[in-house]
Amino acid sequence: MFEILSEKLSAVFRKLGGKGKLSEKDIDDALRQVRLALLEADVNFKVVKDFVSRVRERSIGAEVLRSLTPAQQIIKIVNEELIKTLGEGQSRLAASPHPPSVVMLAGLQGSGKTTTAAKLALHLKHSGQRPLLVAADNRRPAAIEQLVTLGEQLDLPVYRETVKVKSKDVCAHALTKAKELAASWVIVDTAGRMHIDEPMMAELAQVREKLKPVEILLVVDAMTGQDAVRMAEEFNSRLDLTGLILTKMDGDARGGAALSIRWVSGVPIKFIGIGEKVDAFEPFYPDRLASRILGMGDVLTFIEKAEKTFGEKQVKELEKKVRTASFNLEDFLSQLREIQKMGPIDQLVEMLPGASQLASQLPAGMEEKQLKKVEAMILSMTPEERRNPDIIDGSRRRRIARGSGVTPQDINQLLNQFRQMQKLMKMGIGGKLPKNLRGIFG
Ligand SMILES: Nc1nc2c(ncn2[C@@H]2O[C@H](COP(=O)(O)OP(=O)(O)OP(=O)(O)O)[C@@H](O)[C@H]2O)c(=O)[nH]1
Ligand SMILES: [Mg+2]
Repeated sequence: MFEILSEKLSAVFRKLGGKGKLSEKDIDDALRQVRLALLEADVNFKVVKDFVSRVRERSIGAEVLRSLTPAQQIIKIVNEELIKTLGEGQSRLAASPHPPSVVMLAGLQGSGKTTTAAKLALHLKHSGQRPLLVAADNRRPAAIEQLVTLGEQLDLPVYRETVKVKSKDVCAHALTKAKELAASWVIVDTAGRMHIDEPMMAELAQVREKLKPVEILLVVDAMTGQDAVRMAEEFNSRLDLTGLILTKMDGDARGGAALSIRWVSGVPIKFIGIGEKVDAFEPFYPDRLASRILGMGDVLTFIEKAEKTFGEKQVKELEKKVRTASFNLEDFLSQLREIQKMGPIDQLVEMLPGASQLASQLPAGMEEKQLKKVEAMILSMTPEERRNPDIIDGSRRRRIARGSGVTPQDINQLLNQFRQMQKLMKMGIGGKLPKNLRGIFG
């Protein structure tokens, strides 16, 4: 997610960190680069201007300049201001006091509404709810079939009628059906258009009138950048949105939509879509995204994912190792293998503190082949070397390289990255990080 932005910001902070004491000019130089990195990531210029001036005002403050670790202080400020820009705390889905709670999804064509409807229903089902999906997109028969198929795959009920029935009537009937099924949630998929136009808005307004939803969520494609932001403003002025769902955050999205949309529209982001599969869906936490952008990982999401995949006991062990940084190369290897069961490796690796650098060294997506290479290198080490990589000197390095068919530089690279990852993990629990970051690492 947002690798380029993340790398650029890391580079700015590395440079700052190498300086020791900072002058006002150092800070201004750094902030100029932060500003550029944000603009290049397609963040709204007003958001950037505001953000940088908030960071500057706080950074120039005497406590930063006089502190022994000014660069860390600045990272702390950047992190806090990023979180503020993204919307402060988590915005949960609101439930109606009189079930079923109705959630209406809206959005342009292809933004991911139908997929997201299924993802959201599955998410609710996993938390013990009884969702009913409603196919209120009657513009194309295929749209109804798409939702019905998803419902079948996920074993979720779908309410549908023929395309001849008006959306608002389908919705009215669906509410009756929901009562019959004792559904606790009703998730309504609506029709999208290429562009915002009056007929679409009028239809959505009608559906809304009929459903009286507790949540009207706009589904926006994060890859469309500033268009997404403009669209959110328009939809919001017409429909009074209660939240946003950003889809395709896994793609080449540069970050502009995600970082601007809340600040500009005032509407909170509630969920993000991170892949085509139905479980590639997460509640949105501003602090977790900020820490991913700053290359500090997202241990909490990682652990939640692990919990879904493995038993609790196994997760406790993994969690302890990550948190206490008692994680050695042997663990690293066995985790790499285990982790593969949890989903695409590149998505997971970027949740581990410091590991995103490791991931970015590997060609796009940590494929089977790269994993095999890392595996071969670790397997060519003696158990002692795996537990204590510091003993690996030049001659050991050559032996390991020969044994695994790689170059000594490859071994060096692996060890360096591993050390960096360990250092970051240690920093997290050593209490040297700012307080709000410590929360992320435990
Ligand atoms: N990579 C990725 N693809 C996604 C995500 N969400 C949806 N998609 C893909 O985006 C495409 C469009 O998704 P749909 O759910 O059909 O979009 P829609 O808004 O219902 O489209 P219309 O009904 O035509 O308006 C599909 O190919 C989805 O698989 C996501 O989070 N990540
Ligand atoms: Mg659709």
